[in-house]
Amino acid sequence: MITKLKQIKDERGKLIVFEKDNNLTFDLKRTYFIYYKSSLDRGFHAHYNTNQLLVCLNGTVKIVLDDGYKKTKITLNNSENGIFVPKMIWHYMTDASSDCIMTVMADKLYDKNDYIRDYNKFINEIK
Ligand code: T46
Repeated sequence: MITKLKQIKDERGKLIVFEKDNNLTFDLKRTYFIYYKSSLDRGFHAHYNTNQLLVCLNGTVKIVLDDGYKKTKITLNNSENGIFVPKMIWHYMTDASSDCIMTVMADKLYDKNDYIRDYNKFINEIK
């Protein structure tokens, strides 16, 4: 689920575009930024319907993805890679550096009812 992002590089630096079929496999509806101030874990939920792309803009963070059968831990520590988190994947962020900044792109508007925050409920939903 790690995805190498296309970058436009020149002598001034680099530019990364997010648009449908250009670093994004979905229609973008929402973007948010997470600014860490400690290494406290975040996440611990799955979404019924939302697909997301996570990119670490600064610092480092590990993303744990769990499909109910298998857990995968992926380190994000540069903006060259993104992690696609499809709907119905339990996920959390851990071991973040205190200077970590993440951006997340989502294909749905925010809806608190789209979250499954209870792990046993998640397991029951997928099995
Ligand atoms: C996710 C991971 C990667 C809003 O009001 N609108 C929004 O679009 C979002 C994303 C959050 N919020 C509110 C809901 C909570 O009161 O912001 C507060 C913190 O959200 P939460 O505790 O869900 O944050 P994380 O870091 O645990 O999870 C977030 C996203 O919520 C989630 O969808 O996949 O980042």
